[in-house]
Amino acid sequence: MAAMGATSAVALAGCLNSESEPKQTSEPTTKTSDEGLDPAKPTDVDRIAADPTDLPDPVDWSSPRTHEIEVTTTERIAEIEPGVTFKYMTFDDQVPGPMIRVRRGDTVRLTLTNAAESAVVHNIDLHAVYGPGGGADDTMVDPGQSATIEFKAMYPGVHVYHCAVPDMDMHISAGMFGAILVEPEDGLPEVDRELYFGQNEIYTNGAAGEDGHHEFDYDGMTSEEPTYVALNGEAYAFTEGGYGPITVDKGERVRLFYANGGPNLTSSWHAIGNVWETYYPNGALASDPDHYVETAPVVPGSVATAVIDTPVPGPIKLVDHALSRVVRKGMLGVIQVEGEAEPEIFNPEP
Ligand SMILES: [Cu+2]
Repeated sequence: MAAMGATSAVALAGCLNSESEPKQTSEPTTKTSDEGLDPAKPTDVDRIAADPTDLPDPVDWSSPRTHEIEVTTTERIAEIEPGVTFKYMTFDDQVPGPMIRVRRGDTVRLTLTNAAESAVVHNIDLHAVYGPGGGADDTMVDPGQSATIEFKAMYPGVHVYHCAVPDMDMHISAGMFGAILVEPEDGLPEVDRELYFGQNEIYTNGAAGEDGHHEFDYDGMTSEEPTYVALNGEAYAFTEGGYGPITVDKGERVRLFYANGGPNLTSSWHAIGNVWETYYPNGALASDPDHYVETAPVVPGSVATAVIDTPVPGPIKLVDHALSRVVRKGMLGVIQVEGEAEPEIFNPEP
């Protein structure tokens, strides 16, 4: 088994335990392919992981308006981790798909285009929509075709959208999910920074870290045994081994939107070295939030919202606290807090 990616992942995950050196003696617990994988394929895009800092600005308008939004469904070969290729399905070539952000009472005129080179039909079901299939029934588009729907964002909250063709579990696993944020009329409390992430499972015919081209595995999906549990569609994307941590400044209040596409697994969402200071279960922004939540379930087909404080420098590790997904399957991202030490709050050498 070629395991360059998995080895580096295990080494990095070893840092979860700050008191001991990473151990690399554990046996792989994931399945290995008996006949070997095809070689890795040329990629269509350099990167499938959405930039967590790329989301629309907060609502700054106070009366209803209409938004013209265009989204394109694509099928793209990209890397899950270095040396591991996979055919993704996406909204706008990224996982999660672009965040849509409106105000309660706004109207959205959404045009979904299926790229001409796609092999199969796609559509979009937005959980912010009152209407058949959340829009899916009327956005079913063949390759090269477009469809437009218009809906009023009647209720606030942050909601998942996803492809909902009959093979929807496969399409979501391959990357077809994102978030639509409907801000309450009075907006959201001000914060210093916002970040947007998505978790999903990828089921393939290979083992995590096995070099080559991974084909989709329906048996693995049916038994809910993923090869990867990905953050923004990739393994360990926001770590030193990937694109690097997301950096924030010490003292910033940071709001996180966390979409769980699934299709099947609930995330036990946790920030190592921090706490969800404010937490909106299920992205229910009209409800009173919880406070100081250590670990929270984010069910498939929902978007959690949390606010964190960053009083000390150092890494905050975003994980699913079902930790085998972290150590062996890719579900880890780092927010690096930069600034001067705060020994009164945390002193590593008292
Ligand atoms: Cu689809």
